[in-house]
Amino acid sequence: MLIEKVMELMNSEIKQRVQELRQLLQQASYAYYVLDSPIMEDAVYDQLYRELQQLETQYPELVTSDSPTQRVGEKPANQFTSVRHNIPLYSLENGFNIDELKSWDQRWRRTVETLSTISHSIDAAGYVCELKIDGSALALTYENGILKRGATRGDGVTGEDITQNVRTIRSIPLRLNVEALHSSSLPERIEVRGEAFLPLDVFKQINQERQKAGESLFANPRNAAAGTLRQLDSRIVAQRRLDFFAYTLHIPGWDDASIANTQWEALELLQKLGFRVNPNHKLCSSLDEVAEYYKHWDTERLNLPYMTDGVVVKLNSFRLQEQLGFTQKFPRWAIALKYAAEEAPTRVENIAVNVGRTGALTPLAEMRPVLLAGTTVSRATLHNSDRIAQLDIRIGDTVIVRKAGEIIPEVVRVLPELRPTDAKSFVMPTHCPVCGQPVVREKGEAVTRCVNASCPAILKGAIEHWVSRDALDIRGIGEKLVHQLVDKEFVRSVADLYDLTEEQLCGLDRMGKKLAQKLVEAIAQSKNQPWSRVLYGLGIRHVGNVNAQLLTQKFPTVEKLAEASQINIETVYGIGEEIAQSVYQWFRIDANKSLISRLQTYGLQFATTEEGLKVDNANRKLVGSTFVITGTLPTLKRDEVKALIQKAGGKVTNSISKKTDYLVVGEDAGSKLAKAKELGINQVSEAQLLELLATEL
Ligand code: 1X8
Repeated sequence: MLIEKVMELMNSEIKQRVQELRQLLQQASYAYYVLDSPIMEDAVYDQLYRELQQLETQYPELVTSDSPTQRVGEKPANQFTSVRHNIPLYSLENGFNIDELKSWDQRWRRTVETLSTISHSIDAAGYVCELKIDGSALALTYENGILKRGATRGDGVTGEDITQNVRTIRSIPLRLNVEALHSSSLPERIEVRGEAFLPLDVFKQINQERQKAGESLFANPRNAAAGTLRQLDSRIVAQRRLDFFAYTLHIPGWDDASIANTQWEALELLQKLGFRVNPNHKLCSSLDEVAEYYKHWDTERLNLPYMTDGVVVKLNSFRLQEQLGFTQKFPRWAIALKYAAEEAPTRVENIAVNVGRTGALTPLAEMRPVLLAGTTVSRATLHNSDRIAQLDIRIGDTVIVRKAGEIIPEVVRVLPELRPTDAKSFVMPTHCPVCGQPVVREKGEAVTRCVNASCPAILKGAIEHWVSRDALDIRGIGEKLVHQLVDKEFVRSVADLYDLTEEQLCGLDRMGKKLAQKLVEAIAQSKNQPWSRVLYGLGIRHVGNVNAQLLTQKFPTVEKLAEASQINIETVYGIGEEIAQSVYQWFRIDANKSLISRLQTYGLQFATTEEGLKVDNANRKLVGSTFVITGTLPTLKRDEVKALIQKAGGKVTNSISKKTDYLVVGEDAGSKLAKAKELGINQVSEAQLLELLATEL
């Protein structure tokens, strides 16, 4: 009897603690991800999180779907199911200038006049202007305050259920902060709409990693966000740091007693409920003010850390919105005013073929130089032969090129009416333009590859990769030197680097005795680099530096990794089937096995050492990035920021150069900021830097 009583008491205490922990963690997340003003140190958050995790492991019956521990699913989905939206997602009517804004305004006013039912003053509530985020629209359903479903837009009527992935987005609450509502209560079911997007720096980082891992690049942040949301493995989605801005709150049965009567109030309410709302919205009382907003953001938007492609203008009053209703396609009460894309016409002078480190043949359009978004563009990737066929692009064609986000320009379309009669079609070569061996294109693959392991192009790429900053970080070996080493046949594999002598090097172009000595020393030094860098340096397809760190944590020696089954490799958090297969296959090839043996005899690290473990397990996510700090930061002193960056493996220098990756900007930033803008260097705020440091790899 007594024992049962004690147990009961304990259980209720535990239950209470679990609830308390969830509330604390939820508040901290909200302050961090939505308000951008943390209320708790990371270490404290982590500690509370772990306490909750432990209690939930011990008492699984206490786990609920809205617990902060339940953001990332355990198992990948097999496929997504189609779902019918509770309320269709309309698209918006587009306008491209102030005249089109005016004509929209006249149209809805005329419609109102024909509706005799509207008696109140139609101008009282004004217009709400918001930025149009270039991401992927999501529809979120909450029941009794709990996130039940997240779906893609699809065709507007049916979308795909991607709830598992939506749950990983930190700025989407799993449970609404209903306490914020005070007296009124929330209807049983509400629907929230908004845009999921990838911040530009995250997009750039993903593409860099994909490039290093020999994967195809995302064309722009929108495609990257959409692609990420359709990932079947939510553990991968969780690593991609998607973000979300909420902009629509649907409350069924809206009437005068509703908790929001205008779009402005709805945005305020969304924020209170726990959503991130884009802060740059404005209530305008006249069309002139709207036009001003549109003009202002045309240039200002380029300073934002995410992509926007226009502004959305909505009538503020819900009553007016309801009375105006929808046409076949659009709401009559809103318009998207778009900005012209950064596009320009130019002529294709040649289509060249580049052979990369993975042997992939990439066609490149060489074009007459053209000014685009502030830079001169003369080359654009054409990706592969499928893309060329799709564009029907020929040498001599006039094409439209576009800069999407901040990456390589792309050819959007061909202007066939301007095609000269002697325009030449392009055919993918049947032999590698570098080594002359036949190329292959596997069934179902878009990429044509040279598969000759000793092709100089592949070898050069492999060596450039081996010496690169995130790999073995051998300073002083650039592209030109690699070409000489390969062409002179001093180096036939990365292992040969360790046999190079000063005498050999001295014979090369622009190479003095001192420099040769320094290089040999730098090569020898690289033998101390940790196993994770060595693994990354090997250039196995799909193994970027993040994956290499994940793999070496689970497999502390090369022998363990080489012996692992594909299934075993797949059990590593964040490693999917494609990556696992690629790693498994790589270790089945004899030439690769002998490369490893040879590198081992030279003393390279193929095991995680005590020291290496410390380094790898610490928060080393800034390895390979160089920072400059400028201006006064809101909370941290410069030395503190410097120490934080260095602790995470980053470098801090005093002046901006092309090698700078990020400028940490505070108040009263001066010439460094101007220089950074000129060089197109990423700017981050203190908050963004801390966010970067806080997120899990
Ligand atoms: C699409 C978008 C809207 C907003 C922002 N970004 C978008 N991509 C907004 O209202 N702030 S509204 C919208 C739509 O209704 N199709």
